[in-house]
Amino acid sequence: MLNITRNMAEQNTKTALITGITGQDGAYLAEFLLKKGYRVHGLKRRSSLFNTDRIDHLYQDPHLDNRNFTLHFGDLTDSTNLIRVIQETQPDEIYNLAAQSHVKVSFDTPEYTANADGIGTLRILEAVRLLGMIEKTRIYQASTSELYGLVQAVPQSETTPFYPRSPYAVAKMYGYWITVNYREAYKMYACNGILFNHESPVRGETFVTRKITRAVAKIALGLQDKLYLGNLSAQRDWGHAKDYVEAMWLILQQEKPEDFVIATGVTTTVRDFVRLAFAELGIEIEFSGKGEQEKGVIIDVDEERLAELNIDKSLIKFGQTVVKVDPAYYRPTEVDLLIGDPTKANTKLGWIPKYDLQMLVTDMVQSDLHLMRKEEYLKQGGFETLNYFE
Ligand code: NDP
Ligand code: GDR
Repeated sequence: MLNITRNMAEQNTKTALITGITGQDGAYLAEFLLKKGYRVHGLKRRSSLFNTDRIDHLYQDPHLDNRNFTLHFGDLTDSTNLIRVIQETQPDEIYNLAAQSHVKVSFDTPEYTANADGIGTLRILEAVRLLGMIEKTRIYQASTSELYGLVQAVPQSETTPFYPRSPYAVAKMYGYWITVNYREAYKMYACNGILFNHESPVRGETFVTRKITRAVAKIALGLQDKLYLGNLSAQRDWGHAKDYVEAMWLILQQEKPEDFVIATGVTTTVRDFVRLAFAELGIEIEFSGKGEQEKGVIIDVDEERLAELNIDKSLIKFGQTVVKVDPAYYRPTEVDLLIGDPTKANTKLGWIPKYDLQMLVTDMVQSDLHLMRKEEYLKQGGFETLNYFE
């Protein structure tokens, strides 16, 4: 449990409301703001299973009278709920991170995605306006490099034209412009952070980096044979979520509200991310073939590295195909290349990321190795998940 004392809270009595607090960024941001002495309120959805794994370590007993971390049920599709929560919590800063954030899934749920990601942003802005809180409340909108979509120019900066390529990106485009419009029309302190992909050990399991790091750990421990992926040639500018939540906060601490690109300026293919993830565990793989026939095969191992990590070398087989392509993961329209230009953030915010790609890969692979080890021990001990339905 994070040790946040009342004294810290009193040093800085700012209040923040985070929508999407149960997500990757929400969790890192909550931790970051609590450490800064903020009172943090978070919006969480009602769910039939617990959905607070990422923030359970921040939980405070509701019976404490001096607690500074509080969760509220809510949903970005429910205006009256948002108005009530904003009125009750009186935030100095709102971080609107909630979204149906999966690009591929947005092709299956386009209307819901538009509602939550597009109109949801409007609901937050309108709530602040209707409640007469324009002077008090600053708003951060989680915009995205997906806005750039079909490549117009690289590296992408605050002035690069948008060309969204998915229902998700189109919904976020509405969120972007309605934020700019409310800033201009009502003089709101409302800003877009145009964040490029950022990952971490708590990244959702169906985003490509985490899917890869989990699979690599499982393959090394003999718990999985193969990893099926879609487009291996897509290029992304990947950073660490820990660095990126700091940028969100910095964006709201400036004198004037402005929009910022947050990125590392380095791009990598999905294929190279896979190579790096295996290499972290001392396994070298080589890709051959083209398109749907492309595959990744183990061609070498670093026995010292395996020994150092206590990985049983007999489970790693030369010539074993560990990566295959499954076109089911292709998207109807793809974003081929993202590489951000963070110059404005570097100079105006003084924001410089601490993690590079190798550090990110190490953090994620080592964390998943640890997690999968737990799974392995449970399996060996006969404690596999019970089947309640037999
Ligand atoms: P996650 O998918 O990890 O988290 C999304 C959060 O939004 C979860 O807390 C989720 O709740 C919540 N949520 C989803 N739909 C609703 C809804 N209708 N009402 C209320 N809450 C909802 O995303 P990230 O943390 O990675 O991203 C945070 C934000 O930043 C998102 O808006 C995303 O689109 C954007 N973004 C992310 C980037 C990245 O690389 N991570 C890059 C650029 C932008 P639950 O836990 O219940 O599902
Ligand atoms: P992205 O992230 O779409 O960039 O959106 P994701 O990790 O899903 O995909 C990145 C690239 O990898 C390719 N890919 C695969 N992707 C997934 N998920 N699963 C696969 O098996 C797979 N194989 C290849 C994809 O085609 C794509 O090119 C993320 C989200 O966090 C958004 O919310 C955010 O706005 C953007 O990053 C910036």
